[in-house]
Amino acid sequence: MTTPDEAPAFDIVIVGAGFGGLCALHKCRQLGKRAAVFEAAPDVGGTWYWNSYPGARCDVESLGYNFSFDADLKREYQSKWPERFSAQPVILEYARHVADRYALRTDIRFKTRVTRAIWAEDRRFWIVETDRGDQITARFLVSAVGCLSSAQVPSLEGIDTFEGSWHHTGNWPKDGVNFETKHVLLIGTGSTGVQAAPIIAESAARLTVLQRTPHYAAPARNYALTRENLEREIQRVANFYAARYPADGDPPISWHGMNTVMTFDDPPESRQRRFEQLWERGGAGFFLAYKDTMTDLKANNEVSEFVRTMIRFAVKDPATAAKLLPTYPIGTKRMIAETNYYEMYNRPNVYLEDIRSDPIERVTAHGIRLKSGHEIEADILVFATGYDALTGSILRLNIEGVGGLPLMSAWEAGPRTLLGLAVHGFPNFFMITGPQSPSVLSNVIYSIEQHVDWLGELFQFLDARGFDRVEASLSAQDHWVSYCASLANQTLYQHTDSWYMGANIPGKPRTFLPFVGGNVLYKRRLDEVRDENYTRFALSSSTVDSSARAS
Ligand code: NA7
Repeated sequence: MTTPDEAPAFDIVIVGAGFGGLCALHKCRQLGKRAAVFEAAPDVGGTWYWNSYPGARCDVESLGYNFSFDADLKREYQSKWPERFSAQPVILEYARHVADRYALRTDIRFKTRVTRAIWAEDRRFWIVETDRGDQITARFLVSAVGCLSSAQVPSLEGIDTFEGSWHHTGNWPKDGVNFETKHVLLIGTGSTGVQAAPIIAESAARLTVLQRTPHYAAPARNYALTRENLEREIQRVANFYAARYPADGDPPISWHGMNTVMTFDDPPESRQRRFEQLWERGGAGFFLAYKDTMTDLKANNEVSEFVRTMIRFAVKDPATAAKLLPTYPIGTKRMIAETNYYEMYNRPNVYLEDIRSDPIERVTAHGIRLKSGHEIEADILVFATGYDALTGSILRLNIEGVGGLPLMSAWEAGPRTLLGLAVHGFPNFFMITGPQSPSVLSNVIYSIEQHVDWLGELFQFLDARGFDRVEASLSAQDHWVSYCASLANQTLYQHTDSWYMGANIPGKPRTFLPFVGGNVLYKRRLDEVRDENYTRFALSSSTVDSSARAS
């Protein structure tokens, strides 16, 4: 513990050793900063450490889902990705490689959870507490806790009486779960449930999927990256990102999906061909078929209807197919990339229960009872019920800002940030891929690097001017919050109860959480703030005020 007259022990405390934390730590090292990372898990990887459930796989292509900060790393790793979309163990291995290659582990405290962080205004530093009883001081606090890391298990009556085992996919046992000869109940049909179900169905005696909302899933069309196709694939993915992140010209808006054509300007036969081509190409980007897909309900329904047709086609039993047809506007909940999900329902050992019309009443000793009285026996319950997305893990840090204000109170009506990076009233605190930044609507590794680079430039600026306190101004924050909302209001996202809207967590304020405009537009905003010498922040030094330093 630091006594009042001492300087903080560290320049920066980083919370989390997933990709965000690793990247931030590497940058701190480059800048000569003393940084300490705290990580609850016994290893690096973050989300890719915890989510080791069967079938866990990334829906961003491997060749694009990796760091670009070191050209050698990128090049050397290119031939190591076995598949178009990487499975969880492969991505975890990459995170471990990064940690070892840059010798990052020496600054990471594993199995240590940050439990509280208090801003000491008089000392201009953070006091960070952990579940191991540490109290560490640092000038800056950086949250790299990830967007989807606070697992949510629904509170179901009777769960304590269940005599089998139950697991949330986001906290999967490291020695695996044996489904052989077992009756399994899987709750949740988002990306995770849709990935896990077909794999579980292969070994379980019986799998019953409990579905509250049918979701849209397009075929992933995963394939091996081989010596024969690798060069072509590298070029294809490079072209994709070059178009998506152009250095100049009009920034592509993410919900346009780089399309310029409006749905009904394209004749019906041509539309059908386009949907078929996108379906063949595979991947979760399927739904971004036209410029107006995410802004016009009628246009959106053209894509939705195409998927419903494909579901009817894939599932043999018409009653089961009917239960699987989604009705909300496609894309307004996270689009899913699937492999064998719909076909799985043609297996004799797989059943689908619609728990929207007949909800779960309670867990019993031997399974689940629905409101109708229907009981489903199970040996294993699998909760693929999602996360308290974007804000849950940050709020769990119990951060107290100026005057002891809890972040929880500052965000009572939903998150309020400047750039998704900083919060008024919480000086020297920054979030990697925080709410109101592109985060989950982007390639998150790209977004991490965008944030880490921006923070690196900020730290250099502060050092050069001698500032040791930086706080988002209230007016700039208010402006950013309105700007994010005004962009989101142009889209259909608002109309669906999704985790993008915070609607999956009882009591969570309903507000659209990510920045919807895409990374290029977002980068412009980041650059503006930098180029204005960070005047949207209040900057000061312990000895000299900002007006004297700003020139
Ligand atoms: P998601 O996408 O939040 O999906 C969770 C699923 O669990 C979804 O089908 C929910 O139904 C269902 N759910 C949640 N709570 C309940 C309760 N109480 N009862 C029944 N069903 C429930 O989480 P995932 O883990 O699949 O994916 C998260 C992201 O991780 C994913 O988008 C990728 O980016 C990676 P609902 O739709 O709310 O009716």
